[in-house]
Amino acid sequence: MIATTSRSAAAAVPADHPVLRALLSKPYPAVMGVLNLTPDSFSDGGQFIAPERALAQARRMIAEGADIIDIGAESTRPYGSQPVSAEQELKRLQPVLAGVVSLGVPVSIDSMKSSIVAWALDAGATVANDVWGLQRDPDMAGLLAARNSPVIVVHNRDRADPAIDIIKDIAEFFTRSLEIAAKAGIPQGHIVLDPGIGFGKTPEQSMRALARLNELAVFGLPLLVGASRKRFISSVSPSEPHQRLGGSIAAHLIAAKAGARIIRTHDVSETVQALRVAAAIGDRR
Ligand code: HH2
Repeated sequence: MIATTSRSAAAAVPADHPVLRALLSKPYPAVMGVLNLTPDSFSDGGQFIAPERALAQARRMIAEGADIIDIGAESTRPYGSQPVSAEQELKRLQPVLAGVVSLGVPVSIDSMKSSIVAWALDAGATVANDVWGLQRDPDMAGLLAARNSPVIVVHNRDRADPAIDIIKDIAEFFTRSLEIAAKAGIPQGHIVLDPGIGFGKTPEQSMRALARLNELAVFGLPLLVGASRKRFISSVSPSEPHQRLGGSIAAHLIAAKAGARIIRTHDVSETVQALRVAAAIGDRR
C-alpha cells in the first residue's frame, strides 16, 4: 500500500457514464486502440496523417477487437516532439474524427488543450484523455464538468527525477487532479486514472509504476495503462519501437493482473488475444 500518502483505501467508485460502464463490463480489460494523426509520434509518426489511412487503421483496430479508439494529433513523446498550435491540431483532426465516430465505437480525444477537447466532443468524441491530468489547461476541468464527459487523468511531470518515489508522486498528483475535478463538479464516476508510463519517468520508474500498480487501487477508480512500444522496454531489451510488441504485451499482462481495466495499445489483435488468454487461464484456478 501507499504508506507514504495519507489516503486510506476507498471503496470502488461505480462508473457513472454509459461509455465507461460498457468499457468496464467485460471479464478482461477493455482495449483502447491508438490512432496518432501526427508526423512525429515515437512509434507510428507519419503513418496515419492521410485521412483515408487513418480511417482504414481505425476500421482495422475495431475489427481486431478495439473497444475504444484514442485519437491524438499532437505527439507527447518526451524527446523530439514538436508542440503544435490548436489550429494545427484541429487541421489534423477535422478530416478524420467524424469518420471514426461513425464507425460505432466510442472515441476518446487525446489532447491537453480544452479548446480541442471541446471541438472533439462536439464532433462526437465521448471521452477526454488528458496527459496532464486536468493540471495544465485551467479550463479543462470546467469544460468536462459542463459536458458531463468522462476523463482519463494521466500522471505527468515536466522532467523525470530519478531520486523520487514514483508511486508516491503519482498518488499525490492524482490527489491534486481529483481535488480539481471535485471543485469543477466532475463526478468521481467519470474518472479513470492512468500512471502515465513514460511520462516524466525514467525507464526504471516506468517499470516500478507497473510493478506497484496495485497500490493505486487505493483511489477506488478504474486504472488505464498504456505501455505500448515505450522506451522502458528498450532499456531491458534494446529495440526500435516497432520491435517492442513482446515487451508491450508482457507489461500489459502484468498491468491487467494488477487491476488495470483499460489497456492502450498500438497492436490491437495481439493485445486482445493476450488479455483474453490470460483471463481464461486465470478463470481455470
Ligand atoms: N501515452 C501516449 C499518449 N497518450 N494517453 C494515455 N491515457 N496513456 C498513455 O500512456 C499515453 C497517452 C504516448 O504514446 P503515443 O500516443 O503512441 O505517442 P506520441 O505521444 O508520440 O504520439
